Amino acid sequence: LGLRQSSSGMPCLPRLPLLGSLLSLRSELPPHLLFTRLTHTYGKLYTLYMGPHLAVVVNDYTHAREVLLGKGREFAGRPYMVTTELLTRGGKDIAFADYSPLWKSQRRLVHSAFSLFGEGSSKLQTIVLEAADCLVAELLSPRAQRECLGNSVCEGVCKCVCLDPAAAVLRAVTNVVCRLVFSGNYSSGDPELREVMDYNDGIVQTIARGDLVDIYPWLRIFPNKDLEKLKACVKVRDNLLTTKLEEHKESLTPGDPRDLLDALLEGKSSGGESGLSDDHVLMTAAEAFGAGVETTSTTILWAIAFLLHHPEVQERVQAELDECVGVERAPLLSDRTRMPVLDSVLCEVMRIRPVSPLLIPHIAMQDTSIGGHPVAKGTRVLVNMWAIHHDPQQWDQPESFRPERFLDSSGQRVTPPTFMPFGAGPRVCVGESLARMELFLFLSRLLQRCHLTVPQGGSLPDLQGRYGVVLQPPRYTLTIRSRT
Ligand code: HEM
Ligand code: PLO
Repeated sequence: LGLRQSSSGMPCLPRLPLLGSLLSLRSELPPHLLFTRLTHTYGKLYTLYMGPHLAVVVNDYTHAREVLLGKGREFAGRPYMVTTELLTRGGKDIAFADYSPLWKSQRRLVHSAFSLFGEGSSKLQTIVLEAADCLVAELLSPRAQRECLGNSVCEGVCKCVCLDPAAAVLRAVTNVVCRLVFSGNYSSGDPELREVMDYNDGIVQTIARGDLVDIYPWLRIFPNKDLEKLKACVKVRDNLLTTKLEEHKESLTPGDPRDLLDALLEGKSSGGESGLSDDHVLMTAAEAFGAGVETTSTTILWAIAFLLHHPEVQERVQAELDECVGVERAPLLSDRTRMPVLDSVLCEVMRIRPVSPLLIPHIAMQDTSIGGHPVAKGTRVLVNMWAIHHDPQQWDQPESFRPERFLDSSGQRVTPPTFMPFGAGPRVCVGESLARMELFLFLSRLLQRCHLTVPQGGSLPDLQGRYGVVLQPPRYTLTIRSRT
C-alpha cells in the first residue's frame, strides 16, 4: 500500500530523528483507542518509535498469543522507565522488574502466599464479606441518608440514598488489601487510611503514563511537577510500610504467617529465595497493595456503571442470587460455580473495559520474531488488549454490553480464548485468582442487599474511561435502595 516499513518488514508510522513517531501519535484519543484506530491504516501489527525506542504494537489475538504464550519467555522483559524506577527502587518489585531469576522466585513466593488466603482457606472470604457488609452499611447509613443528594427532591421521605460510590468502594477495597498485606484494619475516617488512599491516588496519576520523561530519561533533570508529586507520594508510602515491616519483623512467629508481609519475610530468610533484600520485601508488598486496590475498585465501579445502564441484567443477577443464596445468609465462594450469570457479568465488564488496556509494556529479551517478522532484542511490545477485546471478527457487536456471550446454550459459563483481561504466560497477573474471588464476593453481597438505579432526573454514567496506568470510569452518582 506504499506504507513505510521498518527493517522488520512490518508497516511503520512516520518517524523523525529524535522525536520518533511522536508527531503521528498526537491525538485527542487515549493511546489504546488511537492504536486501535491506526489498525485501519497500518493493519493489526505495526511498529512505531517512542522517541528513540522501537515498539511493535500487537492488536490481534493470534500475535498476542505468540508474544504472551508461545514465545512468552522471549518477550518477558520490561523496559526501563524513570517513573517506575522511582516507584520500585530500581525494579525490586514484580510488575515493572525486568526478567531475572530473582524476579521469578519473587513471583513464586507471592503466588504461594496468596494461596494461603485464597482457595482452600476461608480467610479471604471472611475478610471480603466483612468489608462488603461495612460498605453496604455505610452506603445505607443514616448519615448517608441525611447527606443524600436527592433530599431536595424527596425531602428524605424515601429511604433510598443518592451518592457517588467511589470513595466508599475504594475504602472497602483498601481495607481488604490492608488486612491481606499487613493485617491492618481501619474504620472509616481513620487518618492512616486516608493517607494510604491519597498516596495511591497520587501514584496512579503520575506513574507509567507514557509521559515524556519515561521516553527521554534525561528530561528528569528539569523541574517536573508530576515527578515531584510521585516522589512525595512514594515517600509517604515508604514511611508507612517501613513501620509495618519493622513491626512484623519483631512479632513474626516462624511457620505461622499472618499476612503477605510475614510470608515474604519468611521466604526471604528461609534461604530458598536467597537474594531477596528488605527492599524487595517492601516493594513487593507495596505493589501487591497498590495493584490490589486500584484494579479491584476500578472493576467494581465499572460493573456498577454498566448495571445502571442495563437494569435488566441487574435483575437477572438478583434473581440468580435469590435462587442460589436467598436472603438468610451471605453468598460464599462455594456458590460461585452455581452462579454463572454473575460470573458472566464480571467477565463482560472486564472484556468491555479492561483495567489495563495495553497491559504493561513487554520487551524482547533476545532477537526473535512476531508473525515471522524479525524483532530485535530490546524492542518494546505493546499488546493492545482493548483492540483484542473489541475485535469485530472475534466478538459479535463488541461495543454492546452482553454478558450472555460468556454463557453457552445451557447457561453454563464459557471462556473464549480471546478474553485475556489478566494477560497470559510468564507475565500473567499474579493476583488473578485473588481478584476473581474478591470481585465475586463484593458484587454478590452488594447486589444481594442493594438495588442500584440512576437517580431520578439524573443521567447515566459516562462509559468513556479515563486512561492512566489503569482505565478508570469517570465519577457518577446512583440511587441505592435496600432489598431487605
Ligand atoms: C500484572 C490485570 C488484580 C498483581 C497484571 C497485568 C494485567 C493485570 C493485565 C499485566 C500483564 C502483562 O503485562 O502481560 C489485572 C486485573 C485485575 C488485577 C484485570 C483485577 C480485576 C491484581 C491483584 C493483584 C495484582 C488483586 C495483587 C494483589 C499483579 C502483579 C502483576 C500484575 C504483581 C505483575 C506481574 C508480572 O509482571 O510478572 N495484572 N490485575 N493484580 N498484577 Fe494484576
Ligand atoms: C497503583 C498505585 C500504587 O500506589 C502503586 C501501584 C503498584 C502496582 C500497579 C498499580 C499501581 C496499578 C495497576 C498495575 C499494578 C501492577 C499490575 C497492575 C499496573 C501503579 C496492572 C493492571 O497491570
